[in-house]
Amino acid sequence: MKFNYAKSFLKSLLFTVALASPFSVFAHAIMVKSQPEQNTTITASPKQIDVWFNDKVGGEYKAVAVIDSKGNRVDNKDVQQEILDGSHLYCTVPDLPPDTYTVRYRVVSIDTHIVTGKFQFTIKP
Ligand SMILES: [Cu+2]
Repeated sequence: MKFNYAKSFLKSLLFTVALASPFSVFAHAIMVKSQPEQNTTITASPKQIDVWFNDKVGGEYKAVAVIDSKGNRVDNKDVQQEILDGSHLYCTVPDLPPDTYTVRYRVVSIDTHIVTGKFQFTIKP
């Protein structure tokens, strides 16, 4: 009796895991592309910073910040999500002087996980 109960519990647990896993795997947001690209050196200031994820991300709690080498935030604090492509976030920047910049982002995945990350690019005259 006890054994049967444990066995059926295990069975239903495995079934639940099997059902849930594909969703957790595929809906977890991962950055797949950016403009400027990660670790590149460019010769002029971009007008905006674009970040693309592997899947649509939540419209709330999204953040993209651009930080200069002294730790100052330099973007225009105007993060937007593209209406027709929910995997694409962008913010505008003023004319940036030569420096190495860090872009930090935070989004909420479809699976409700909060994803944060960063990458750098350099502007050289
Ligand atoms: Cu996730």
